[in-house]
Amino acid sequence: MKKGIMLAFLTTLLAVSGCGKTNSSHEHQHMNHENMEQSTNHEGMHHETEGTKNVVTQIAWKFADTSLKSHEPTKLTIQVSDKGGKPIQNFEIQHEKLMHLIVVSEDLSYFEHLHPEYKGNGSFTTAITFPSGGKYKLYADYVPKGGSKVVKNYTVEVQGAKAKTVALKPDKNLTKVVAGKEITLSFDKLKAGREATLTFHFKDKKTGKSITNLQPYLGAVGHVVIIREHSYDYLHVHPMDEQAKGPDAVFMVQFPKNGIYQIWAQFQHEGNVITVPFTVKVS
Ligand SMILES: [Cu+2]
Repeated sequence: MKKGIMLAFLTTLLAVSGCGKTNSSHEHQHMNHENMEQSTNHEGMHHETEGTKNVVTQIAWKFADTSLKSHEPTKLTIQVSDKGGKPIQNFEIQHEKLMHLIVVSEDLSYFEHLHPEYKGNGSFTTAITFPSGGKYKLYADYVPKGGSKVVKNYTVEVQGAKAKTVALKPDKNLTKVVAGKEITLSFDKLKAGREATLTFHFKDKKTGKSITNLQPYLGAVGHVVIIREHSYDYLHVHPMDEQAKGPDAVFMVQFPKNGIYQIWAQFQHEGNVITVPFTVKVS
């Protein structure tokens, strides 16, 4: 494990010195930022993350409503500050946005991917509506200017009728049908601490023909978010070949531990964004 962290750290240094502002390339290295984040900063919320060039940020989560109720939109403000509490002014664009916000329910059955609007002075806002009562995990994903990628998480409790909790079970059938498309996920053995290749293959459900005109979504063929059951480790991985159009979209990932992971893969086809969920077991 130690070795893994060191390796990730080294790769991070290389990635930062190598690609600077252009976040659209060097996907592989970005994934390693992620792993470093996971290895050193599980809880996110009150921990500070060492970035390069000492860009250390902290984050405050504020809801407009003191009590959150399901089905009622509320406004979330995310304030990003430096170690001393001074607002961070500038952020790098990563995948076309300054901040990505992922919202999941405690049982990982619900997933939403939002892009809070930057209001200046380190402050981001978004409207957010929770579909049912219960706990939710929020992940803010951003890059302070001159620093490296940061992921902070936060847990909220929402009032209202709870949805039935579904226990996660690894998928036996790795083919899903979403919006008339058949998406098949394939991989070799998934082992903790080992790099794995996730390949998503696209077919038209009706005709059985390969789909070769996937559109860029946030500047790449697709985006994959992966969260581990119970511990809520967060992995945001990106494609090996961003320009791919199908029928295959290939992603590299390193699962930090064994256990059950929920995957949400997002793609765009014919103007619509689709989210394809998979549950996998890593041994
Ligand atoms: Cu995003």
